[in-house]
Amino acid sequence: MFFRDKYQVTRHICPRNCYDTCPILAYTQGGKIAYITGDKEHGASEPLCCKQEEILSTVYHPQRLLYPQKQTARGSGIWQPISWEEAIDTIARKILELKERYHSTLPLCLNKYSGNFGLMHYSVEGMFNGLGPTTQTTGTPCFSSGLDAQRLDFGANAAADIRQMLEARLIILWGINPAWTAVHTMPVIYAAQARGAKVVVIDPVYTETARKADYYIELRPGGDAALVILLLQKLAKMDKLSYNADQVTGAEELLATVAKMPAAPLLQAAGQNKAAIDFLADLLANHHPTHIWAGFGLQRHIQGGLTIRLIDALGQLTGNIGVPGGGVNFADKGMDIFPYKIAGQRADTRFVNINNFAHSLKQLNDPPVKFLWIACRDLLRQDVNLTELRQLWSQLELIVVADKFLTHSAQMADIVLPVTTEFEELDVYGGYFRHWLGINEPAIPPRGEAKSDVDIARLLTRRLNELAPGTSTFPAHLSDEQFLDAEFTPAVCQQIGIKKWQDLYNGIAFYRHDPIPWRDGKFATDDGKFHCCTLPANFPQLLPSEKYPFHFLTPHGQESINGQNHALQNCLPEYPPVYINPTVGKKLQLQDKHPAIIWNEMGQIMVTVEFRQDMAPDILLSHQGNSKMGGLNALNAGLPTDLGQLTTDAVGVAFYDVFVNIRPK
Ligand SMILES: Nc1nc2c(c(=O)[nH]1)N[C@H]1C(S)=C(S)[C@@H](COP(=O)(O)OP(=O)(O)OC[C@H]3O[C@@H](n4cnc5c(=O)[nH]c(N)nc54)[C@H](O)[C@@H]3O)O[C@H]1N2
Ligand SMILES: Nc1nc2c(c(=O)[nH]1)N[C@H]1C(S)=C(S)[C@@H](COP(=O)(O)OP(=O)(O)OC[C@H]3O[C@@H](n4cnc5c(=O)[nH]c(N)nc54)[C@H](O)[C@@H]3O)O[C@H]1N2
Ligand SMILES: [Mo]
Repeated sequence: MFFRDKYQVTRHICPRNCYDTCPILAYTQGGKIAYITGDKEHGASEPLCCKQEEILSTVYHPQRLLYPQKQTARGSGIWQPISWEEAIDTIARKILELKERYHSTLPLCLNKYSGNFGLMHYSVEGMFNGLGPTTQTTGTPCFSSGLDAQRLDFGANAAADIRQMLEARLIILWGINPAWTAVHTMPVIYAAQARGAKVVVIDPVYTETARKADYYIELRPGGDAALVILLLQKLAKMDKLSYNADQVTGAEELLATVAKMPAAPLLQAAGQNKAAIDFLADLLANHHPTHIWAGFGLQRHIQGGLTIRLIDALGQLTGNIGVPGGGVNFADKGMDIFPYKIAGQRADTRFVNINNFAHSLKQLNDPPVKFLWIACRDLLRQDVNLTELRQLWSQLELIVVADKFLTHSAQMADIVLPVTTEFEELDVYGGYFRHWLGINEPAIPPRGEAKSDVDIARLLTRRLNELAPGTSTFPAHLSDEQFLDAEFTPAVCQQIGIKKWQDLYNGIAFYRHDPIPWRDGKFATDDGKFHCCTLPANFPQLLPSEKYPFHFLTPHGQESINGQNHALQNCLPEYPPVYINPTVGKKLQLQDKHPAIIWNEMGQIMVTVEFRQDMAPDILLSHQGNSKMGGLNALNAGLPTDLGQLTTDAVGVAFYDVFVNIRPK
């Protein structure tokens, strides 16, 4: 904290699961945050993105939860304010009762994800693990198949420092929409363009990023693997592929398989013609280094892992790995350096795949889950397979939601607990793409009776141990500072070049990651070589059918992070806007700006039709968090992706392999 003019200035780091992980300064006067800015001297994220409105207004939002409440009947909307003592006592007694009934703590279940990934928030896992073996989720909806793909090929997850793009002559933005999802990386892309780099966007949707690019390839969803194979074929013919056999395993086999594949079905799978392939191959052959940014969007398909593996191979075989300005960049797992002592990990946790939550939970009978704690998560909005999830609700005897707002999930809970924002608590966070980490220091005291997740963990632990001594081993006596001390071991401090975590009060610190991964040609795999994937005989791609003729894409929206659109409520439409090509729409008797129903075997939802000239004829598009209703995932079966198990203990989810039909309302 320091003082500037008449303001107290505190440092923060956006904890919201975004590529940019922006360092932020909060200017506070008279106990109220007046405004926030990017911390220009550290990370140059100024001005902040359009979500800053939401970030700050969340703190003072009239609908923010400020007191614990209980609901008379789930979904009734009849809430009664209760004291923290009563809330925690009710929860503690239920935990003890279930433990006694089942002689086990497995009926207790935690589902926590994207709301805040700060270190201190792992106290929620710690609170659960302190009780004994419980049921928890593993895996991630974000990026598990891509993580595995890169782990298999390179041996670890590493991405170049984004400033490396300045050295690139060609930048391929592949299944990523940074103009929305990583806004502060765009200036680097513009600067690279100004220095002569060409930018190509490969996406089934003509995105905001595509508008800024030099070239746009409109790809069929899931057609990326086919596209890479076509490029490898063409580049091989041009004699533009090369590799050092000492550094690569499996290249010969991959290229031999690729050479035998007939082009026609590949072109169809990718939705391309030969001219487009020739053009892209020429670009790759004549622009070195090429920087590929492979986004999370393209691995949200059943073959997502294979797709990323093929793109890795393309990067390697064109000599773009380990060179300044190059790389196939996906994610950089900086936060993995921490021991996560606060989470108190244990070997006997009963894990279920976060991407298959409802279904997995229904299978668990020995013992069944009876108690659900939801934190940093709006399950009933963001999870897949919502119908089964709603069915699951009736088996649960107590549902607790810790959140800042009465989310879709909270509306169906028994007890809601109000949590603090990143301006009211101490924490450290470091993201998954930038090479830095930073601190969140309290700018103001918690509003109302809100409490941080770690304070809630302490309260519940203490009450449990009062009622039945020895119930929990969570170290509730430790202060926030002591928890952080334990995470910043000497080894961790060394890796980020600081002496102690308090040094972060002076600004962000950088992980000592190589800005150019794999520069020495040595990889983290068993044999130290880059591993080319093996192609299956028939590589899978799901396509629209007569019954469900539209691919339904629901990527991340501009104005909100995931479902966190609470501060936008007044300007959000009731029903999700769904974009459709006007010619197709008119054939189906749809009218622009009019209501329609989209449906598939999972169910149906009400939407508003939006005609958009640039939409492919067989795609419907709607963005996460773009309406009050939500519900997009009611149509999403949550098909598993091919990879994810290795790195995250669970396969990923094919969010974008959803097929629907549409009719006027
Ligand atoms: N503004 C904003 N920023 C965010 C978020 C947010 O909700 N809003 N969420 C954050 C989180 S949690 C995440 S995981 C990231 C995700 O951010 P991104 O990595 O950008 O991922 P998506 O938005 O899922 O998809 C990116 C693009 O992939 C395209 N795509 C879909 N299928 C395919 C395909 O088969 N092939 C190709 N080539 N492209 C395809 C989509 O049309 C979309 O334009 O963003 C983070 N940042
Ligand atoms: N259709 C479709 N669905 C998707 C996706 C998609 O692309 N398409 N993407 C998926 C992806 S990649 C992700 S990451 C998920 C995200 O979905 P979720 O994991 O549900 O995450 P968010 O919507 O970001 O935030 C969830 C809640 O966390 C709360 N929260 C914020 N800070 C805190 C805190 O400090 N403590 C507590 N207890 N709560 C807090 C917020 O108020 C919010 O209500 O959605 C997935 N769902
Ligand atoms: Mo995500």
